[in-house]
Amino acid sequence: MAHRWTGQLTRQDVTPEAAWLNRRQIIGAGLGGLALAGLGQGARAAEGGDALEPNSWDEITSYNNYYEFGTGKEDPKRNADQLTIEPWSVKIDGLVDRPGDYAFDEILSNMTLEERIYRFRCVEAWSMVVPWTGFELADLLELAGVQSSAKYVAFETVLRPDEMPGTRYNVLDWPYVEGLRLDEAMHPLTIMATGIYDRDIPKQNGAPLRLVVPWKYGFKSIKSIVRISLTDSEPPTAWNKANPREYGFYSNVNPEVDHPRWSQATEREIGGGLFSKRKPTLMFNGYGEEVASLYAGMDLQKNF
Ligand SMILES: Nc1nc2c(c(=O)[nH]1)N[C@H]1C(S)=C(S)[C@@H](COP(=O)(O)O)O[C@H]1N2
Ligand SMILES: [Mo]
Repeated sequence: MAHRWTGQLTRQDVTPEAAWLNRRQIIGAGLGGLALAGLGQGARAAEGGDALEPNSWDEITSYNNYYEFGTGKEDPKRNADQLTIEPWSVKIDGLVDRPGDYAFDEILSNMTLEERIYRFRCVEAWSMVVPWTGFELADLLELAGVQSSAKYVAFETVLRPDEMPGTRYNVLDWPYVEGLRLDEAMHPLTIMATGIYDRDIPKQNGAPLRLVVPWKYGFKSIKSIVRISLTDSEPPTAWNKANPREYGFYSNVNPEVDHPRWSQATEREIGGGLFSKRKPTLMFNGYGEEVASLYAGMDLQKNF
């Protein structure tokens, strides 16, 4: 399966990802199937389609949505420097056996990090491919011990108005909150990302740890998480609170359910160039084989 790594380097050879791809090519050639195992299901999900070519480090880290640092796409890169990420801990509470404040380093020492190359599709109809480093959320939840009465997982972003200029405006009801059904949270494709291209995840991308749910619109992938709560009822989510008609709890990528103000049938690839054609959006962002069963029998027009 080394072919995934031997694609032409069509982007600038001087950017960090070139070196990264070269290293992966070597590993891929040497270890064969093992290298694929390390990639996890996300990469395998891409099989049958095009091999995933990641966006460049610059694209991934300078075109961002992180409204706590401003609503412009370049605001997060400019402003997120101010965020203090050491020390960092995550409070895990609610319906768990071992509630408490888990220090970031303690979490890392208990988790297995791996690379996951995932498509990333924003509800605004642009997309990227990101080589995340992270661990499965299921492993973290198991560390805390999920109780049998838990049905949902709620997430919360840090809120520090002194460090986050965007939170001085009521664009959203801060802190940013998100949520998943427990089976979505436990799915092996769902990860907590701590890195991109094998480097620590930059602050504008949600340092030191953020959620990544590749089959859902990007806003579900909440950044700079300080609290995870196991609950028995559906938790409120930031964009749903702001506009429930436009943003549902599920927010699965679905080319057949349009946003009230625009089509979701196609997407614009970041870095695709000025004259690139929009490409068709895939059901569940291309991860249907893995996740469609989670929604069997559900009306996805209603549960958007
Ligand atoms: N706390 C927080 N998390 C957030 C956001 C945000 O504004 N605040 N934006 C979301 C949206 S709309 C998207 S598309 C992704 C963008 O992630 P990226 O900047 O790493 O591409 O983060 C999501 N997570
Ligand atoms: Mo988004």
